[in-house]
Amino acid sequence: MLKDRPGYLSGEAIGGELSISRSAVWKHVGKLKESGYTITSSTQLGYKLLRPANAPLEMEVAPYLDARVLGRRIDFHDVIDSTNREAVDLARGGADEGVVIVADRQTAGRGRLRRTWVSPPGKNLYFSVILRPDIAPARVPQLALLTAVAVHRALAGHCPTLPAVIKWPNDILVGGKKLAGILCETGGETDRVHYAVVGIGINVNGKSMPRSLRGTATSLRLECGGEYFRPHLLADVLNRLEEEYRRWRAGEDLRSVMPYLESCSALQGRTVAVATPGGEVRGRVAAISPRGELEIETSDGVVQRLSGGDVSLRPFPPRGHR
Ligand code: BT5
Repeated sequence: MLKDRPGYLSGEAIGGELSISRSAVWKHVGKLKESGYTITSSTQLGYKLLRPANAPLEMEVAPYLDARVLGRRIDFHDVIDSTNREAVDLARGGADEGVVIVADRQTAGRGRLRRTWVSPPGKNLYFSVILRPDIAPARVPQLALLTAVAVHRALAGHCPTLPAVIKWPNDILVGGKKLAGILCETGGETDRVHYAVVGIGINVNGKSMPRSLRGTATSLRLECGGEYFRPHLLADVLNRLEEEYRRWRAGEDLRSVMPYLESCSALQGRTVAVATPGGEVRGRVAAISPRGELEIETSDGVVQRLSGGDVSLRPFPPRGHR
């Protein structure tokens, strides 16, 4: 009601409309203020909204949402251990595709391989989307890249000059520093995926990085200046992800995003070392395959296809490529 009204609205008028007392209105306004809304009040005139909360609350995200399925339910938590943990629990319990769990702060944000995602309050986006793709488990690794394309497109919409690149298999980097990370967790049987949870962390409005990440991480604000409205950015990631996800599900591989992926891949032609469960692979990145694998040409000319791993860039080409 306050949003629809440029001026003041009396506690009596609000109470009348909602059939609640003036003191109940006062309590609700108090809660809105706690959530970050700037509301001024005057005994004579009532309440006036000066600024909405820059927090990813469902009612702030909804006006920007074009997606029909993703985000049809958005559970906001002030603080949670991990949005991925919560989304996985809900998915196991039968939650529908499109449910989104978002938090202002995480106390145990997850990265891959039991690493942590640093998740301070008040400035960033941490959210997880429940998907129920009817796909073979072999396609699961493609989801992180597909999501990276959606996140990259959304970021480009908010800061067109951002020189962001996608680093296989799950990072968005700017100037070699990490701006966003993606973590997919799935459950199912050998031949069928029951659910996939796509977790996304984006550093949005931080003016500086936590000490542990200085030099290795960055934020949208640091790269582009200004403060970004988190609900709008979250909605746009969901809008783009729904588009990409629909096309991907109708196809057999990542073909629908290959041109985009190739145009902003951080690794094309680079010399890398990739830590995989089977050991380290060194060589030159020849391509990302439509199946989402990183194709590495090793010094003996053999092409290895990797479906996951940690990539570090090497300054010099390996022997045989000089
Ligand atoms: C990732 O892992 O990049 C996946 C991150 C996914 C986080 C989201 S937040 C919402 C959802 N809920 C969760 O619990 N998780 C997901 P990985 O590639 O393993 O990278 C982890 C590494 O990135 C850490 O070891 C740090 O070096 C670095 N890092 C941690 N926090 C960071 C941050 N806020 N910004 C940039 N880098 C960070």
